Amino acid sequence: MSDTTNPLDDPTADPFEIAATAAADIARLTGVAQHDIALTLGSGWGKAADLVGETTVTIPATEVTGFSAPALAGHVGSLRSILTPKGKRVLVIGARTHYYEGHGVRRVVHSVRTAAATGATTMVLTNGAGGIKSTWTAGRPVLISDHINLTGDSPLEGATFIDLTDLYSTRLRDVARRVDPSLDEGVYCQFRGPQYETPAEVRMAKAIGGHIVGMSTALEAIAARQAGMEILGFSLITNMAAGIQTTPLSHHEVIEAGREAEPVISDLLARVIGEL
Ligand code: 8IG
Repeated sequence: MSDTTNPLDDPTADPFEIAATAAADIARLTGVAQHDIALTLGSGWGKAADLVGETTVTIPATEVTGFSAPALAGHVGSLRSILTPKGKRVLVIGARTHYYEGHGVRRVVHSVRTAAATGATTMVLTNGAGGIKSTWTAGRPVLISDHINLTGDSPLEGATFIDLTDLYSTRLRDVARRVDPSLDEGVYCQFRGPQYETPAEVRMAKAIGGHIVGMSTALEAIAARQAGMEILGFSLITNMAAGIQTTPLSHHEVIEAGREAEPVISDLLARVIGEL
Protein backbone atom coordinates (compact mmCIF):
# COMPACT_ATOMS: atom_id res chain seq x y z
CA MET A 1 0.00 0.00 0.00
CA SER A 2 1.64 3.28 -1.06
CA ASP A 3 1.69 6.34 1.17
CA THR A 4 -0.68 8.34 -0.99
CA THR A 5 -3.45 5.78 -0.63
CA ASN A 6 -3.08 4.90 3.05
CA PRO A 7 -6.66 4.44 4.32
CA LEU A 8 -5.62 5.78 7.75
CA ASP A 9 -5.16 9.19 6.16
CA ASP A 10 -8.92 9.43 5.63
CA PRO A 11 -10.13 11.15 8.80
CA THR A 12 -13.63 9.68 8.43
CA ALA A 13 -12.31 6.11 8.38
CA ASP A 14 -12.47 3.92 11.52
CA PRO A 15 -8.90 3.01 12.55
CA PHE A 16 -10.10 -0.16 14.30
CA GLU A 17 -11.84 -1.37 11.13
CA ILE A 18 -8.62 -0.75 9.20
CA ALA A 19 -6.68 -2.69 11.86
CA ALA A 20 -9.15 -5.57 11.49
CA THR A 21 -8.57 -5.55 7.72
CA ALA A 22 -4.80 -5.51 8.30
CA ALA A 23 -5.10 -8.48 10.68
CA ALA A 24 -7.06 -10.38 8.00
CA ASP A 25 -4.25 -9.55 5.52
CA ILE A 26 -1.72 -10.98 7.98
CA ALA A 27 -3.76 -14.14 8.55
CA ARG A 28 -4.06 -14.66 4.79
CA LEU A 29 -0.41 -13.85 3.96
CA THR A 30 1.12 -15.82 6.86
CA GLY A 31 -1.38 -18.69 6.95
CA VAL A 32 -1.50 -18.15 10.74
CA ALA A 33 -5.08 -17.50 11.84
CA GLN A 34 -4.17 -16.11 15.28
CA HIS A 35 -1.08 -14.75 16.98
CA ASP A 36 -0.50 -14.84 20.73
CA ILE A 37 2.26 -12.29 21.25
CA ALA A 38 3.34 -9.25 19.24
CA LEU A 39 6.87 -7.84 19.29
CA THR A 40 7.88 -4.46 17.91
CA LEU A 41 11.58 -4.14 17.13
CA GLY A 42 13.13 -0.72 17.71
CA SER A 43 16.58 0.63 16.83
CA GLY A 44 19.25 -1.85 17.77
CA TRP A 45 16.74 -4.69 18.13
CA GLY A 46 16.53 -5.58 14.40
CA LYS A 47 18.07 -9.03 14.75
CA ALA A 48 17.04 -9.61 18.36
CA ALA A 49 14.06 -11.80 17.42
CA ASP A 50 16.19 -14.38 15.60
CA LEU A 51 16.43 -16.74 18.59
CA VAL A 52 12.77 -16.46 19.62
CA GLY A 53 11.79 -19.40 17.43
CA GLU A 54 11.39 -20.56 13.88
CA THR A 55 10.35 -17.85 11.41
CA THR A 56 7.59 -19.49 9.40
CA VAL A 57 6.78 -16.54 7.10
CA THR A 58 8.16 -13.05 6.39
CA ILE A 59 5.98 -10.53 4.58
CA PRO A 60 6.73 -6.98 3.43
CA ALA A 61 4.80 -4.59 5.66
CA THR A 62 3.71 -2.70 2.56
CA GLU A 63 1.42 -5.63 1.64
CA VAL A 64 -0.61 -5.13 4.80
CA THR A 65 -3.40 -2.54 4.87
CA GLY A 66 -2.41 0.75 6.51
CA PHE A 67 1.31 0.00 6.85
CA SER A 68 3.81 2.27 5.13
CA ALA A 69 7.41 1.85 4.01
CA PRO A 70 10.03 2.53 6.71
CA ALA A 71 11.33 6.08 6.91
CA LEU A 72 14.82 5.11 7.97
CA ALA A 73 17.38 2.55 6.87
CA GLY A 74 17.97 0.22 9.81
CA HIS A 75 14.23 0.12 10.54
CA VAL A 76 13.17 -3.10 8.86
CA GLY A 77 9.92 -2.90 6.94
CA SER A 78 8.74 -6.43 7.37
CA LEU A 79 6.37 -8.51 9.45
CA ARG A 80 7.35 -12.03 10.53
CA SER A 81 5.45 -14.87 12.06
CA ILE A 82 7.52 -16.92 14.50
CA LEU A 83 6.64 -20.23 16.11
CA THR A 84 8.27 -20.58 19.54
CA PRO A 85 9.51 -23.91 20.90
CA LYS A 86 6.48 -23.95 23.21
CA GLY A 87 4.08 -23.49 20.28
CA LYS A 88 3.22 -19.82 20.69
CA ARG A 89 2.79 -17.64 17.62
CA VAL A 90 4.73 -14.37 17.72
CA LEU A 91 4.05 -11.55 15.27
CA VAL A 92 7.26 -9.56 14.84
CA ILE A 93 6.73 -5.99 13.69
CA GLY A 94 9.88 -4.61 12.11
CA ALA A 95 8.10 -1.58 10.68
CA ARG A 96 7.49 1.06 13.31
CA THR A 97 6.05 4.40 12.18
CA HIS A 98 7.44 7.19 14.34
CA TYR A 99 5.48 10.19 15.53
CA TYR A 100 8.15 12.53 14.09
CA GLU A 101 7.32 11.29 10.57
CA GLY A 102 4.30 13.56 10.81
CA HIS A 103 1.66 11.11 9.55
CA GLY A 104 -0.38 11.41 12.74
CA VAL A 105 -0.96 9.14 15.74
CA ARG A 106 -3.32 6.78 13.93
CA ARG A 107 -0.44 5.70 11.70
CA VAL A 108 1.90 5.45 14.71
CA VAL A 109 -0.32 3.00 16.60
CA HIS A 110 -1.69 1.07 13.62
CA SER A 111 0.74 -1.83 14.12
CA VAL A 112 -0.32 -2.18 17.75
CA ARG A 113 -4.03 -2.13 16.89
CA THR A 114 -3.38 -4.63 14.11
CA ALA A 115 -1.47 -6.88 16.51
CA ALA A 116 -4.42 -6.83 18.90
CA ALA A 117 -6.77 -7.65 16.01
CA THR A 118 -4.63 -10.71 15.14
CA GLY A 119 -5.47 -12.03 18.60
CA ALA A 120 -2.25 -11.06 20.39
CA THR A 121 -2.83 -10.43 24.09
CA THR A 122 0.77 -9.52 24.96
CA MET A 123 2.56 -6.57 23.36
CA VAL A 124 6.34 -6.46 23.69
CA LEU A 125 7.63 -3.00 22.76
CA THR A 126 11.35 -2.45 22.28
CA ASN A 127 13.30 0.67 21.41
CA GLY A 128 16.72 2.24 21.30
CA ALA A 129 16.97 5.17 23.66
CA GLY A 130 19.16 7.54 25.61
CA GLY A 131 20.00 6.78 29.23
CA ILE A 132 19.86 9.22 32.14
CA LYS A 133 20.76 7.00 35.13
CA SER A 134 24.45 7.48 35.85
CA THR A 135 24.94 3.77 36.59
CA TRP A 136 24.03 2.84 33.00
CA THR A 137 26.36 2.60 30.02
CA ALA A 138 25.64 2.29 26.29
CA GLY A 139 24.68 -1.18 25.15
CA ARG A 140 22.63 -2.05 28.22
CA PRO A 141 19.01 -3.29 27.96
CA VAL A 142 16.61 -2.04 30.65
CA LEU A 143 12.95 -2.60 31.46
CA ILE A 144 10.44 0.22 31.08
CA SER A 145 8.56 0.60 34.38
CA ASP A 146 6.33 3.54 33.37
CA HIS A 147 6.32 6.43 30.94
CA ILE A 148 5.89 10.18 30.63
CA ASN A 149 4.25 11.14 27.35
CA LEU A 150 5.81 14.44 26.28
CA THR A 151 4.37 14.44 22.77
CA GLY A 152 1.28 16.37 23.81
CA ASP A 153 -0.70 13.88 21.73
CA SER A 154 -2.72 10.72 22.29
CA PRO A 155 -3.97 7.77 20.25
CA LEU A 156 -7.30 8.01 22.09
CA GLU A 157 -10.01 9.95 20.33
CA GLY A 158 -12.92 11.65 22.04
CA ALA A 159 -13.82 11.13 25.69
CA THR A 160 -12.04 7.78 25.94
CA PHE A 161 -10.83 7.50 29.54
CA ILE A 162 -8.31 4.68 29.86
CA ASP A 163 -6.61 3.69 33.12
CA LEU A 164 -2.80 3.56 32.81
CA THR A 165 -1.99 2.21 36.27
CA ASP A 166 0.45 -0.70 35.82
CA LEU A 167 0.66 0.09 32.08
CA TYR A 168 3.99 -1.74 31.87
CA SER A 169 2.82 -4.92 33.56
CA THR A 170 4.45 -5.66 36.91
CA ARG A 171 3.78 -9.33 36.26
CA LEU A 172 5.66 -9.30 32.95
CA ARG A 173 8.53 -7.28 34.43
CA ASP A 174 8.83 -9.93 37.12
CA VAL A 175 8.97 -12.62 34.44
CA ALA A 176 11.78 -10.70 32.69
CA ARG A 177 13.72 -10.28 35.95
CA ARG A 178 13.46 -13.98 36.68
CA VAL A 179 15.21 -14.54 33.35
CA ASP A 180 17.82 -11.83 34.06
CA PRO A 181 17.95 -10.59 37.66
CA SER A 182 20.45 -7.89 36.66
CA LEU A 183 17.80 -6.04 34.58
CA ASP A 184 17.32 -2.52 35.88
CA GLU A 185 14.22 -0.48 35.04
CA GLY A 186 13.28 3.11 34.45
CA VAL A 187 10.67 5.64 33.40
CA TYR A 188 10.62 6.27 29.65
CA CYS A 189 10.04 9.84 28.40
CA GLN A 190 8.70 10.02 24.87
CA PHE A 191 9.87 13.20 23.18
CA ARG A 192 8.49 14.21 19.79
CA GLY A 193 11.92 14.23 18.07
CA PRO A 194 13.42 13.84 15.57
CA GLN A 195 16.11 16.02 17.09
CA TYR A 196 17.75 14.58 20.17
CA GLU A 197 17.23 16.52 23.40
CA THR A 198 19.17 19.51 24.56
CA PRO A 199 21.06 18.97 27.83
CA ALA A 200 18.46 21.23 29.49
CA GLU A 201 15.65 19.00 28.24
CA VAL A 202 17.44 15.96 29.62
CA ARG A 203 17.78 17.74 33.00
CA MET A 204 14.04 18.43 32.84
CA ALA A 205 13.29 14.77 32.06
CA LYS A 206 15.42 13.75 35.04
CA ALA A 207 13.76 16.33 37.31
CA ILE A 208 10.25 15.07 36.48
CA GLY A 209 11.19 11.45 37.17
CA GLY A 210 12.45 10.18 33.82
CA HIS A 211 15.36 7.78 33.32
CA ILE A 212 15.15 7.01 29.59
CA VAL A 213 14.63 9.40 26.66
CA GLY A 214 13.28 8.28 23.31
CA MET A 215 10.95 8.98 20.41
CA SER A 216 8.53 6.06 20.45
CA THR A 217 6.71 3.53 22.65
CA ALA A 218 4.53 5.67 24.96
CA LEU A 219 1.82 6.36 22.35
CA GLU A 220 1.96 2.70 21.29
CA ALA A 221 1.65 1.48 24.89
CA ILE A 222 -1.46 3.63 25.40
CA ALA A 223 -3.05 2.14 22.28
CA ALA A 224 -2.07 -1.38 23.39
CA ARG A 225 -3.71 -0.82 26.77
CA GLN A 226 -6.83 0.54 25.08
CA ALA A 227 -6.89 -2.70 23.05
CA GLY A 228 -6.71 -4.69 26.30
CA MET A 229 -3.19 -6.04 25.84
CA GLU A 230 -0.63 -6.68 28.57
CA ILE A 231 2.54 -4.71 27.87
CA LEU A 232 6.23 -5.42 28.32
CA GLY A 233 8.71 -2.68 27.38
CA PHE A 234 12.46 -2.85 26.85
CA SER A 235 14.84 -0.02 26.03
CA LEU A 236 18.30 -0.67 24.71
CA ILE A 237 20.37 2.22 26.05
CA THR A 238 22.35 2.97 22.90
CA ASN A 239 23.76 6.24 24.21
CA MET A 240 23.78 8.28 27.34
CA ALA A 241 21.36 11.20 26.96
CA ALA A 242 22.67 14.60 25.83
CA GLY A 243 24.60 16.33 28.60
CA ILE A 244 24.89 13.06 30.55
CA GLN A 245 27.43 12.07 27.94
CA THR A 246 29.66 15.04 27.14
CA THR A 247 30.35 14.14 23.51
CA PRO A 248 27.77 14.88 20.76
CA LEU A 249 25.18 12.17 19.97
CA SER A 250 25.44 10.50 16.60
CA HIS A 251 23.12 8.14 14.74
CA HIS A 252 26.21 6.08 13.87
CA GLU A 253 26.99 5.61 17.57
CA VAL A 254 23.42 4.41 18.14
CA ILE A 255 23.69 1.83 15.33
CA GLU A 256 27.07 0.66 16.62
CA ALA A 257 25.84 0.16 20.20
CA GLY A 258 22.93 -1.85 18.83
CA ARG A 259 25.26 -4.09 16.86
CA GLU A 260 27.46 -4.74 19.87
CA ALA A 261 24.50 -5.52 22.13
CA GLU A 262 22.92 -7.91 19.63
CA PRO A 263 23.99 -11.24 21.16
CA VAL A 264 22.91 -10.14 24.67
CA ILE A 265 19.50 -8.74 23.72
CA SER A 266 18.76 -11.61 21.33
CA ASP A 267 19.34 -14.12 24.11
CA LEU A 268 17.33 -11.98 26.57
CA LEU A 269 14.31 -11.64 24.27
CA ALA A 270 14.27 -15.31 23.35
CA ARG A 271 14.38 -16.36 27.00
CA VAL A 272 11.77 -13.83 28.16
CA ILE A 273 9.34 -14.58 25.32
CA GLY A 274 9.86 -18.28 26.03
CA GLU A 275 8.44 -17.63 29.52
CA LEU A 276 5.35 -15.68 28.37
I1 8IG B 1 18.64 5.31 19.81
O1 8IG B 1 19.17 10.07 23.32
C1 8IG B 1 18.05 6.97 20.70
N1 8IG B 1 16.83 7.44 20.51
N2 8IG B 1 14.88 11.24 22.28
N3 8IG B 1 17.05 10.65 22.81
C2 8IG B 1 15.89 10.42 22.14
N4 8IG B 1 15.73 9.37 21.35
C3 8IG B 1 16.75 8.53 21.22
C4 8IG B 1 17.97 8.72 21.88
C5 8IG B 1 18.13 9.85 22.71
N5 8IG B 1 18.78 7.71 21.51
